[in-house]
Amino acid sequence: MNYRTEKVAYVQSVAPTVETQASQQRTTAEYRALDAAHHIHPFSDMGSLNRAGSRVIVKAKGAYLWDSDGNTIIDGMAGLWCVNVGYGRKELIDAAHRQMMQLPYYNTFFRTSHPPVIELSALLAELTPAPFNHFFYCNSGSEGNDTVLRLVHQYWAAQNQIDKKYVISRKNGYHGSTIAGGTLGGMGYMHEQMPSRVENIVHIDQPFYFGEAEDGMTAEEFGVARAQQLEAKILELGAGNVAAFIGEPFQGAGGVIFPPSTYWPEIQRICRKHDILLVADEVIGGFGRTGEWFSHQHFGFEPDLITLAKGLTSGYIPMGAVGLHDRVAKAVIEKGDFNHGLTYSGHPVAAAVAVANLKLLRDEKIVERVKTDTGPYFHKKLREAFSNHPIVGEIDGVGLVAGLQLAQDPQTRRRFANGGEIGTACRDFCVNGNLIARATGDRMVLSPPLVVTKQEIDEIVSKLKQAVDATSHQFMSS
Ligand code: PXG
Repeated sequence: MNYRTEKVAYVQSVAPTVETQASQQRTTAEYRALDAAHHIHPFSDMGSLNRAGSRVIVKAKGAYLWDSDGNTIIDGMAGLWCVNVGYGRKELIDAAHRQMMQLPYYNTFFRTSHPPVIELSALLAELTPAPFNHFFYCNSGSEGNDTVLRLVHQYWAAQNQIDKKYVISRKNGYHGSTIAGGTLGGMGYMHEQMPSRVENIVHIDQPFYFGEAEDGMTAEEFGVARAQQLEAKILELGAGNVAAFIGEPFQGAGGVIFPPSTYWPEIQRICRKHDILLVADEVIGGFGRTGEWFSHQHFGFEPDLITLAKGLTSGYIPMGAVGLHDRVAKAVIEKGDFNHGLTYSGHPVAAAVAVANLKLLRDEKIVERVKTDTGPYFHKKLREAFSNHPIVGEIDGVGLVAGLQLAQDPQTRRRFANGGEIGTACRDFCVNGNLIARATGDRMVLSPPLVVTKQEIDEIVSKLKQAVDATSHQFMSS
């Protein structure tokens, strides 16, 4: 038997109907065998995943998922921080269907445009803060940040300041998984696996008070001190060589870390003083997560560029974008040719879904509800459950995003030596209890759909409580 026939024989042995429609029902065992045989998952150890078998999600509605064994699971993560309007909204589905019938694809290169991308751009100009009136489209947050690098470069070229090349970012920031996104991010374990990195990107420390502040320092002092690392780095490199600073207004994948209130005002002051562009990566924070439309509004600063993705389409279809402040847009437009674009920049179906999604967020006042009602309720419930918990050091976040710090001694901010292991155990307790929550190291994070009800919030918090209790029991008694 040659390799090909061997392979076909294997596939047929695990799933005799492999040639039939993808939507065909299979047993969980069949799905797992096929998944293990053919699918490489993102950010995964495939050996151990294949041995354990993946969880197969077959449908979803509102804030709930169902797996192939029929379990009902509450989604405390809105997918990957993206399903802001919840699952199953007919408005988005109909928009995709209508657009596919009308014009499933056309490009926006070569002096063409189409109604969905035109409508989306006008709507984004309405929903973003006043100085943002121009948008460039791509398919993901990573591509958005690649685009940011290109736009920043183009902006300084337009000012005849071509020496401004350095982009300063932060350790434990996350900006995606392309080579540029991964370099911008500050995840050492990602850098280690890259064949090469984008040049001229340097990192400063993150504003993580619980984890990194010296004893005796207040959060406000720490916020200023961490922001001033930016100024020190600019002076070290020479302001004439620094193009931009990029950060997530709050770190998402890094563990839902909200910087002290003093941090962003100081960062903005430093950027203005040294004539450095300020980029807010709003991929997680955008479209209502904090109760503001964009999370930089929560922190009260004004970026020059914003990266958008995830909640732009509520994850129903891939799309990313970059918003340009008027002063950046003007320079880029005046500069002339911008040699950057993707086959699917402004894809009509994605744009139509984005328009339907943004109208739902706007017309159903979903963002306002997060700010005044469900967000405060969520944090009140978290505080009730965890304020005096023996292994919870802090409850961070606002609106419908939260980070729960697991700690050996909450009072003294002493962390577990094996924090990652404890976070993973707690995450597994959540999953076994049919709650999707995420652990990043020793922080449990939650980011439910923005349409979550109070009853669903109760369910999420009570399931998380059971998981944290079980974790505490397992690790504190051993
Ligand atoms: N910026 C930020 C702030 C992000 O959180 C990206 C850029 C990249 O977006 P794309 O669409 O290229 O993935 C992200 C993505 C996690 C997790 O487990 C977080 C992300 C992606 C996947 C998993 O927390 N954030």
